[in-house]
Amino acid sequence: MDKYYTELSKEISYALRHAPWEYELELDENGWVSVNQLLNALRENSKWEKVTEEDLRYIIENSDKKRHEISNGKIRAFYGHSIPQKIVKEAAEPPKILYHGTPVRFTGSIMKSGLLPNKRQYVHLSADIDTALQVGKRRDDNPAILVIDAETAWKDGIMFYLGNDKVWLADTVPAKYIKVMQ
Ligand code: HQG
Repeated sequence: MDKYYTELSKEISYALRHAPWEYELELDENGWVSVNQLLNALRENSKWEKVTEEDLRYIIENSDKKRHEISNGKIRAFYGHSIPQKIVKEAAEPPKILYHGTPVRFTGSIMKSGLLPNKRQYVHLSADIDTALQVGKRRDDNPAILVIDAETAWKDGIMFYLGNDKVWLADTVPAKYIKVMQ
């Protein structure tokens, strides 16, 4: 994807995950906003004055990750939110094992306190090791991969939620369900 689309994708994520009020947008409880309202807000910036719904669709189809979706004239981010209003995600039974890629320097604290969402609304988990590696490499060239016993956690009542096909969400994950992959 060229620079124009990468920058547009980042701005859309910023608007839909972190600061909708800067664009005079109000997300509904599941994080949706009208595509036209988003486009109108973006077009106020000369950089995006020609942006169209086709551009949004191009980003969704060509991004390395499935970050956004469009349906019925609305658009939302699948995950990543940090706004005060908690986005309601659909609870679902997770795969038996999930993964989490993180800098090695965080593992001591995680094995003590569990996985916490920190600035975001949910903890982000990966459906496979490759995805977890990709997440961890954002902050550590040789990240730790944590293995989550999601099956036992779910049986014990820990809630999991759908992000996209590679990303699962949880409120927190206690340390007893986590092992560092050797
Ligand atoms: C760590 C990107 C110390 C956690 C990615 C992570 C993902 C703890 C960091 C998505 C901790 C939070 C989210 C504890 C958790 N002690 N550190 N107890 N509990 N942490 O960015 O999961 O490209 O908020 O391990 O690919 O890294 O933006 O979460 O390292 O899918 O679409 O606290 O964002 O997607 O970092 O990444 P983040 P994340 P996009």
